[in-house]
Amino acid sequence: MGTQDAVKERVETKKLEPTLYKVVLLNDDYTTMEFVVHVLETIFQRSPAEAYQIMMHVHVNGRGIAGIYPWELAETKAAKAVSEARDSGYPLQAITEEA
Ligand code: TYC
Repeated sequence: MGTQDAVKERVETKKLEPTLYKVVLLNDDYTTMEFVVHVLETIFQRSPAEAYQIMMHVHVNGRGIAGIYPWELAETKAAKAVSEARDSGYPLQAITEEA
């Protein structure tokens, strides 16, 4: 066995973790509670109980986390929520922030 054969293959095991982003819903006085619950259930895959809890948290505290995702998914979901709100005539705001 030559010296070449004794050289072990070096396998890179370090994982590249994607930076995660929070989708934050902001409170307002005009979007209905029902619509926010609907958005949380359909776009953020929350259970009815979770959706109601998150909506109430936003209503009381001014803002709350709808979900945490890799950048592109966070942006897509935030844009979907805002677009559906505008289509329904609501001023709901959804922003993304680095988690
Ligand atoms: N504050 C709204 C109301 O009383 C409900 C609401 C909750 C609006 C969460 C936006 O992100 C929001 N109808």
